[in-house]
Amino acid sequence: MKLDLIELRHIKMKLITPFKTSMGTDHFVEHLIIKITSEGISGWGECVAEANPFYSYETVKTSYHIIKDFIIPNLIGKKIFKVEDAIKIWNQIRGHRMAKAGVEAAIWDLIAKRKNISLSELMGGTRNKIDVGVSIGIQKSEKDLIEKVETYLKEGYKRIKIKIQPGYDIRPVKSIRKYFPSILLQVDANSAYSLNDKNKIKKLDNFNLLLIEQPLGYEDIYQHSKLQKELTTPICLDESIHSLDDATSAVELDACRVINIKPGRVGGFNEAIKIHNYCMKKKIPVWCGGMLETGIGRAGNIALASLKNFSLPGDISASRRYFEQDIVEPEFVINKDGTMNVPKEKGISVEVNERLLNKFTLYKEIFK
Ligand code: OSB
Ligand code: MG
Repeated sequence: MKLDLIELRHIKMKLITPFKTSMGTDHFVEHLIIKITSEGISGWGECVAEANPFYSYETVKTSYHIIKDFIIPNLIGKKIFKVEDAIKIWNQIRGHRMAKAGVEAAIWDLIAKRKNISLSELMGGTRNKIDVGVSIGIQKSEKDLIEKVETYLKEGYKRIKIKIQPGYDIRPVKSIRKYFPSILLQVDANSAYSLNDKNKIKKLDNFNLLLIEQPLGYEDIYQHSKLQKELTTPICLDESIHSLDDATSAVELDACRVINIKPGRVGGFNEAIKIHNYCMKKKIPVWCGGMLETGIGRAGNIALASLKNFSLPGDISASRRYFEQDIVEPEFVINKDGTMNVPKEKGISVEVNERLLNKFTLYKEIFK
């Protein structure tokens, strides 16, 4: 397949409700959308770098720069037969994993469409349905929190994750447990604590949580390994895991007993699958994290989560949990039993509504 045309655009979509975490409050999602066309077929990818460098050092603008100036010039006009052919083209670039992952995703979609198979099948997925959960931001009051949890449980979500930070941790967990003693519940601190907060974090052991996500430093593995030894609740690493090498270090040091895999954070589906396979061998459960993706990124996450060792519910929610209207058709919906169907059409299996996509586009360039 000769890569004839690449379209790179910066989009901005309003969230239905603001998303507050220990890193700040998001009212909008700004991501890049990459469309690669080859011999009349188009593949789509989403780059999940955000407007600000608060979750990751990458931003929409750094990833635009890396994709435009260092990936596209070497990709355009090239012949690609498998994903590895494309990866070789940008392998020399250090870091900037979200930028690479966005482009890699478009290549995966293109190859799956060319082979007439679904993304899930191309990745080696084994599930027809995946269990899904929802990530709830920091709320103004206990009442708001309990109402949110109740609404999502009624919609079917299998597990609830709440964001925590110092001063908003034990109390919200305790109140959820008062009303919902047995639901699957987990917390995510986005690196808001340090080892000095050990005693506070240990109190979370009393609430039968599935896991505690990324309590300490965003690049740390060693201190998490010290903390894990004092906790009965599994630590799950998110921010600290950028590669299979990181995952190996974390598992060997017992810094975590669960891993959140986000394809963007680890540089693409290829690396995500390697981490998945390694964790399966080590009996470390994994789940698919989310970056408030549009339907394009969401489709890829669902395909990834159809692999065997994605055994915990992911942060993969219905389109309506995020946006008034998604840019794909059909939108992603959740079944009453808290599952989502893994679509089996070609590639990402959904159509991109380009009229709507144009409406959300702030800036766009075409390369050929
Ligand atoms: O830490 O998992 C996180 C969103 C943006 C950045 C980081 C995180 C998140 C989420 C949202 O928790 C998960 C979702 O997409 O529903
Ligand atoms: Mg997280």
